[in-house]
Amino acid sequence: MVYAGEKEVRELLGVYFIMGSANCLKNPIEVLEDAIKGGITLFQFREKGAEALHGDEKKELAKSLQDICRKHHIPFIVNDDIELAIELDADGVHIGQDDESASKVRRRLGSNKLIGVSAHNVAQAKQAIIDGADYIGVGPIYPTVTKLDTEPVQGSTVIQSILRENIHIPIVGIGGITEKNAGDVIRFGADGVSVITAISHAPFPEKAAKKLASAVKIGH
Ligand code: TZP
Ligand code: MG
Repeated sequence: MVYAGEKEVRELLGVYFIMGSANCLKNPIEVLEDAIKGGITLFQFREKGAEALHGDEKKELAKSLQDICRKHHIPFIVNDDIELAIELDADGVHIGQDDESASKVRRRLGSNKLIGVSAHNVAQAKQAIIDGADYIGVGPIYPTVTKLDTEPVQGSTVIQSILRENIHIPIVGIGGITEKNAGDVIRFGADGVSVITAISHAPFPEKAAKKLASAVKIGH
């Protein structure tokens, strides 16, 4: 997938669904299909935690989820695992501050892949731009139980300090985001919301994605 530019990236971030097998209460394939029906705009495969799949099992699940994304023209992003992203010709990767640097990842992936970086302050946001990131993930905005080793909860503070400094890069909020607070995250200044639990644990992921999509639309 070749990206037209920043405006398109901002639109892709709208309802950004992230998950791996450990996050799902039912078959991840079904969860993803439902989430796409509900209107997610981007998908990240994040296979992490004690229950996570490894090796061939991980690759097979990634391929199945990527096939679904391709069928529906939803970009497929891989969390952390650059080798897997290259092997599958994924649409991009998302990396944290402790992973390989975004500039190295950019050199390995080339210019037409989407690269996202988690940024927790103004300095990390500036560095992400220097390194060639397409967007930053900022959070946790609200308390989350999905990731235990997070930075402190930020609310609107980090997004707003980035915007106050006129740092120009697409921003997606993450952490504890639900249909109820998604509109606020957009009003803080984010281009979109990324969620794990709000969709993967919903009794009806399609409905949950739909509600998130309308909250994001109203927030804009
Ligand atoms: N990074 C910061 S918070 C978080 C990650 C991966 C977890 C988000 O999960 P949830 O379930 O949407 O709060
Ligand atoms: Mg990481």
